[in-house]
Amino acid sequence: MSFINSLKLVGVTSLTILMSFCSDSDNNGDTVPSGQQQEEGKEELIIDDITIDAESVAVIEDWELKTELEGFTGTGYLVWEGPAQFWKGQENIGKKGKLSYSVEVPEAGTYKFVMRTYIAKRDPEKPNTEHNDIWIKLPDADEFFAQKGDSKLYPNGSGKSPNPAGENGNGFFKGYMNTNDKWFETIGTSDHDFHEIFATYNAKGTYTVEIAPRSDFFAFDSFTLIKQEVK
Ligand SMILES: [Ca+2]
Repeated sequence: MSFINSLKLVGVTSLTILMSFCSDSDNNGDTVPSGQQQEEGKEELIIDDITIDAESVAVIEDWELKTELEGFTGTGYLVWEGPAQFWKGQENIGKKGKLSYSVEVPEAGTYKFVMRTYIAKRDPEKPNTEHNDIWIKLPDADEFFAQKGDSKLYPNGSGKSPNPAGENGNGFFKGYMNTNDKWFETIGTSDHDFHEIFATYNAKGTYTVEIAPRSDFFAFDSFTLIKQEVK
């Protein structure tokens, strides 16, 4: 089973959303959109995870499209082979090599942002804390935040606080992971205080995800938005 399929199965299992239809007007016979299923009598909608391949946009600047690391999905993955983009000043965060993706969000709600990444160059001194991060911004989400338990963080430049530990700015989180020698699907922010990344959308629609390089030799295969259950 491919990773994406297994991810989807996990997503479908954990992300089943129960919806109570108040009246017929809420369920007016419109075609059920792709990615959603209704089961008779259960009034249940299942939102598939939304996965976008890194390589679905034009490869710009010092990004390289590669296929050497096994287990990638789609037609390859992107890796930044230009200069690292950290500690160059807040005003520069997220500008160099910025990739912009359009994402169809099928339903209002909160989505967890995860990313398939790989440390593509092993630093002999710090194997899992170098070549391990990337800039992430969901600029038109109604709320873009990171969360760990009750702790909620917002990127510098968003006008909201508190902000994560470590470098962040221009509305970008530094997304990082610390796993060697495999594709890893979880990404988070705030140094030594890992918070997962989320976006809330108040309406369905087409939205933007911006990804920009921070480390060099950090490989990026795809990203996924996972609908969260309403609590
Ligand atoms: Ca890919």
